[in-house]
Amino acid sequence: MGLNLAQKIIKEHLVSGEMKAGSEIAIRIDQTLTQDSTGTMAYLQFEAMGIPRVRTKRSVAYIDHNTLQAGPENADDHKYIQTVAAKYGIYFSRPGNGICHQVHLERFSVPGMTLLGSDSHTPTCGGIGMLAIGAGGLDVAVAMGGGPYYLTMPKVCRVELKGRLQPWVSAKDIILEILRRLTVKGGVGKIIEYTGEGVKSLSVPERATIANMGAELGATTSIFPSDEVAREFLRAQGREHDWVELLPDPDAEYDEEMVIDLDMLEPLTAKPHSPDNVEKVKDIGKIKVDQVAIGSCTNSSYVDMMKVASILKGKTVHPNVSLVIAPGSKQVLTMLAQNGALADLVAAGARILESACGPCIGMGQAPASNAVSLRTFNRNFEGRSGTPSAKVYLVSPEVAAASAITGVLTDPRELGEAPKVEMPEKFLINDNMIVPPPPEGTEVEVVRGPNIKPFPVNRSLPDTVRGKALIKVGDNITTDHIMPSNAKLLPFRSNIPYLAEFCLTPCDPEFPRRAKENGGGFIVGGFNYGQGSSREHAALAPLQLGVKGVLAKSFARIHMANLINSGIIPMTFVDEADYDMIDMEDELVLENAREQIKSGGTMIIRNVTKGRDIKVKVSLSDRQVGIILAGGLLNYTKMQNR
Ligand code: MIC
Ligand code: SF4
Repeated sequence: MGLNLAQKIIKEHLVSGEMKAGSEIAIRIDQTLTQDSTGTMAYLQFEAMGIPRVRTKRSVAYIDHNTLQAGPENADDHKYIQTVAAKYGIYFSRPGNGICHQVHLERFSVPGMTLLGSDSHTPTCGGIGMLAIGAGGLDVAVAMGGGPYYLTMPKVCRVELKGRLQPWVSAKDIILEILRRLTVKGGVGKIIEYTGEGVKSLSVPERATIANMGAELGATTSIFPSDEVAREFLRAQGREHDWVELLPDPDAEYDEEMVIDLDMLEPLTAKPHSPDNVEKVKDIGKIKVDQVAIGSCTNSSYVDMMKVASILKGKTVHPNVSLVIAPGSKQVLTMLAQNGALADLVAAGARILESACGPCIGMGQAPASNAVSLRTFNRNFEGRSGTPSAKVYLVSPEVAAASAITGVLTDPRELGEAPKVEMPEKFLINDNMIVPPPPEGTEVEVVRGPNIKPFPVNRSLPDTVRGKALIKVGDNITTDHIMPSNAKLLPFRSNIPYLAEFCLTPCDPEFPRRAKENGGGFIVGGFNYGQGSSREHAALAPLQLGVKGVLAKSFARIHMANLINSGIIPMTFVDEADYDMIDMEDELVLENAREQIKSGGTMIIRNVTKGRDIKVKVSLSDRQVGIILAGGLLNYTKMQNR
């Protein structure tokens, strides 16, 4: 039987386990990336491991999230990351150099290699045929130390792209269509592998847009073949030597299949407040727009920006619209500056932001109250923009630029002929904002600002786990709900005690107080609990508040791994109807917790208040059982090394 692309790379990197969907495997990691808002924690954990130098082929630390610097916290964290990077052999991408995923694709991606990143959009590099996976900081720290990455072998779902995109329809519309069909939980436990004639007509940055937003499907990762188009891209980046051809075997098998006819697609948008709430732009009507934001790791490539520039050239942004644009990298921004497109954007009235995440993570540019904001980004979760009442629509750069001119949501096909933008034959290469590590780091002193506080470490699992249901939430709760990250909170990513005061407050402002008053307890959730970001802060903040377990109908992949790494027990209801059998403040008890966890499968948790036993499942590998018993991955690793 032939292998698909994902299986080929996994097979090459397999350390343990069997490539059978659903069973635990461990893979060798070639490259890691971190960004600053998860990086501080990842490096603190790496330091705690006591390994003198990273053992990967390449590790890169990016600064792209916390760049607002409203107080000293962000700059302090940047200093910490820069010095820690130098000490341990990590490349350092300075603030201003660009968004981690865009820069990594341009300068470091290598087809066929594995990449583990402490950011959920790490799969962006799947656009060039890497097996690129997002994970919590602790898992990335382990990989930097040369340890393998453990994951459940996903199913591989083939998406066959047929035909060709019509004018004004773009890669963003392809992934929005897949989100419409599969929903935000449709990709959980799957790798999405793209094949078919239609792939050939997509450039690497377009493929990267699609792979990037595969994160919104909940997928483990997404991957495209490494073909002549990938080779051209690497040649234009001066890195043809990094190219290898990587295609699925002709007789490759897949667990699931889906066909997308590119010819049939039209401009789409994801309406508030979920990336899968997708509708055709033309069917929504001309709603008034207050803000348009263009950029993010999804849509900030050179070609995206050039399309926007040519739509805006000679026009003026509508008087009621604030248009902000953040080119994805210094490479993109410099090229726009050199060819005059930047002048066209500025002349039209665009407000140019630095090459960073910016408004995508609510670091500035919060929309006005009740505003409609069109964004070329990947997430429109409620409140993520920094304005709880804002209505965020996710769109392509084409829809964004057209609407910025008209002031209403606009199907760009109304503008006439679509701009023709070619991929450059050569990108402008200047890596002067990437600082390579010195050959020896022993002399480097790591600088720690006062914002860096010790992170909570759990204790080994007691025999009886007891506590109240501290909160009960519905389906699709995001990590932005669990650990909000706006401009006011993002600077405190290395200060868990402070962050914990805001844990789950978008759902219930009283949650932190209730958790502390009760000495911790349980969280009760619906389907897809913890979707979205990879931030392990969404596990560490509950841990700080004494949370011992989460009972949910189902979990998102990265969040579940982060809970386990923190020693918090993730439990799913055997009978989903039992979700209704728990009310807030009910007293719950897990007797013989250690034995129950060890024997695996079904466990009984008693609702003392209601006098009922509830059956829950813990789907843990033997290794994960060990981690929960030890009270988290750090304790577990210490015990293993004893
Ligand atoms: C996001 O898009 O939500 C983030 C901010 O990039 C996160 C990482 C973080 O919370 O720091 C992610 O996607 O993992
Ligand atoms: Fe940054 Fe937004 Fe991409 Fe997250 S999704 S890495 S915040 S640009």
